[in-house]
Amino acid sequence: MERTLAILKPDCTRKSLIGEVIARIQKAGFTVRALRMVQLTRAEAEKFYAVHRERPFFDELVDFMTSGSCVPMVLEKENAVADFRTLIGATDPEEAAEGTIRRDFADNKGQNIVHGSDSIENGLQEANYFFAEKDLVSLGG
Ligand code: FUP
Repeated sequence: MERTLAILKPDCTRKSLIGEVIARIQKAGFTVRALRMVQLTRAEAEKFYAVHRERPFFDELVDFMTSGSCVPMVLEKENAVADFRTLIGATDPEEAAEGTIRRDFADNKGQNIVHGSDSIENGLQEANYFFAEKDLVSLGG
C-alpha cells in the first residue's frame, strides 16, 4: 500500500483545526499509521525543506514551521501521494479547488495548513524523517 507523509502545520494547530483536518483525511479513505506532535527546531525545519534553501521564501518558511506545533503523520492508501495532494489542493489556497483543505482553511500560500509529499520516493523519505519503522502501527485507523 502506498504511503505519504502529511504534516499539520503550526497554523492548523493554532486555529484548533487538528481534529477537523484529520476527520477529512480519514473520511477520504486514508489510514493513519503513525502520528505525533512536534515542535521543530530551526535546524530540523531547514533540513526538511532543504530543497527550497535557495528560494526567496525559505527563511519565512522556516520561521513559520518553527512558530508552533506540527503534527506529522504517515498516511496509507492506494495512490496515497496523488490522492492526498488532491485532497489538500494547490499550494496557494486562492488557486486551490473548492472543497479542498487548503481552500477551506488556509490564509495564504506561505501558511497553508498542511504539507503533503510530492512523490512516492519523497513520501517514504519524509516518513523516515519523523518516524522509525517500529513507530508504524500495523492496523491504523
Ligand atoms: P507544496 O508541495 O504544495 O507544499 O508546495 P511547495 O513544495 O512548492 O512549497 C513548500 C512550502 O513552501 C509551502 F507549503 C509554503 C512555502 N512556499 C511559500 O511560502 N511561498 C511560495 O511561493 C511557495 C511555497
